[in-house]
Amino acid sequence: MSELRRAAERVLLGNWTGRSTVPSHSLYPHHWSWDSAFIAIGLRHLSPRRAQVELESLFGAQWQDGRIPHISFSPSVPRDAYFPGPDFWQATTRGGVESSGIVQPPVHALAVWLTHQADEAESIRRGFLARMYPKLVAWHTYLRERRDLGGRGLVAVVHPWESGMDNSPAWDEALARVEPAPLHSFTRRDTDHASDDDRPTDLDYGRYVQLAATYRDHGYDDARTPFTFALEDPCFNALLIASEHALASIAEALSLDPSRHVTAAAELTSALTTLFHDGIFRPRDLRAGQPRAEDEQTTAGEQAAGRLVEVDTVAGLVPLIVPELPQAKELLATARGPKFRLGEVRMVPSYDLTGPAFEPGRYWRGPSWFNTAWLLHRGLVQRGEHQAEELADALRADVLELAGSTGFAEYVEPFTGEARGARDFSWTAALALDLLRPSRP
Ligand code: 2M8
Repeated sequence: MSELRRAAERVLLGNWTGRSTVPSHSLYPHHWSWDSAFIAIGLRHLSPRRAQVELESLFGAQWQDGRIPHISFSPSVPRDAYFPGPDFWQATTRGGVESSGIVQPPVHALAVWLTHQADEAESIRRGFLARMYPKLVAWHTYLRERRDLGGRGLVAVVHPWESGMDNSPAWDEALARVEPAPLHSFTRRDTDHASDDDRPTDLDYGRYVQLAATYRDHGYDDARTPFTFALEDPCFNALLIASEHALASIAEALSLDPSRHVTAAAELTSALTTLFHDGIFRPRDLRAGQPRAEDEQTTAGEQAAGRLVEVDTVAGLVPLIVPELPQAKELLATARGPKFRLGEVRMVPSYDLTGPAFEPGRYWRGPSWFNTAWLLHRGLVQRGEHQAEELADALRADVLELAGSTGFAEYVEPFTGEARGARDFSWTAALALDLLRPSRP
């Protein structure tokens, strides 16, 4: 175990760039939003101060409207090292950072709270919570006020990249309505570093580019953009709930009134219930059954009905992390059932093992990821029941074994545990480092 700890620390030190950590020097050479939160959760065991700086520098790229962009670009990396890069997004934050214009799941308040707990004295000395709290509040306010596109009190993602699970089969039907950007209009960089068989197809990439370009061309204005793709994702919303609970703890630590966060968490939890169907949470496609954007424009201001997407992915299990979730028992049964086989296969597959789109090696279409395993582990530990604890222990052992045996792979095949994607991947090292410590809900 101490060898694994040293190896994980080496990965994090190697990927540290001075004020933040890249997910991978080859495939993802910039500062990614939810990666940064997961990285801080591990980094806090190595250097609580560095974990604080990691999160502070991410929030240095916060926009005036409160959003945290999914990528902050590093000026020292060649502009074309990653596509879409800064020239595509054309967004410079008020702090002068070039960034993307879309967001990623809000794990940040949870990461801030856990980082604070790692060394409270250092956190208080540096005024960490006091500085982060208003920024986190502005971030959540942006999401709840500007991104409630369905009018149900849930946040909608407007691009598959916003979910963090880019290539998930849950997006296939909605993506099919998007006219792809022509292939010759852009040059992919991801396939220079990873196998074509593992990454999204060119057709899907063309659609990703088109969606991002439409948002950009409308000034990233949520009220004006005709979003062809708008879905309420259970993982994104569950993480917002967990982060609202964390914000309540942060407010209390700062001797502020936590009640607005307690209320927000309760409202979101009740809205999340509307996504529960057949033992799992499913995304709601707000544009299902609507005319294509070019035929009739639908903007954020208009309320949409939408339909649940009948595709089961690990995003639908992540709500297990929500404290006192009424559906926890049924959700656990689904996780252990034939679709995800928790405890029988390696970690937790990203997509239904029995589903028609299952591919064991392709990006978010079957393989198991370390961050979702960490989230489920946390959810299981929180349950505090004997059976859930046993599953949590087995999952933790699996994460630690795979992190070491795969050289901290980005993800693994769910049946064989074979490494896929990047190696020396930061959140894999960080979350392994976190799980090496005794669990604390
Ligand atoms: C992957 O997403 C990026 C786009 O954001 C890509 O495919 O190029 C996803 O796994 C995402 O969850 C992750 O944050 C990112 C960096 O690790 O890579």
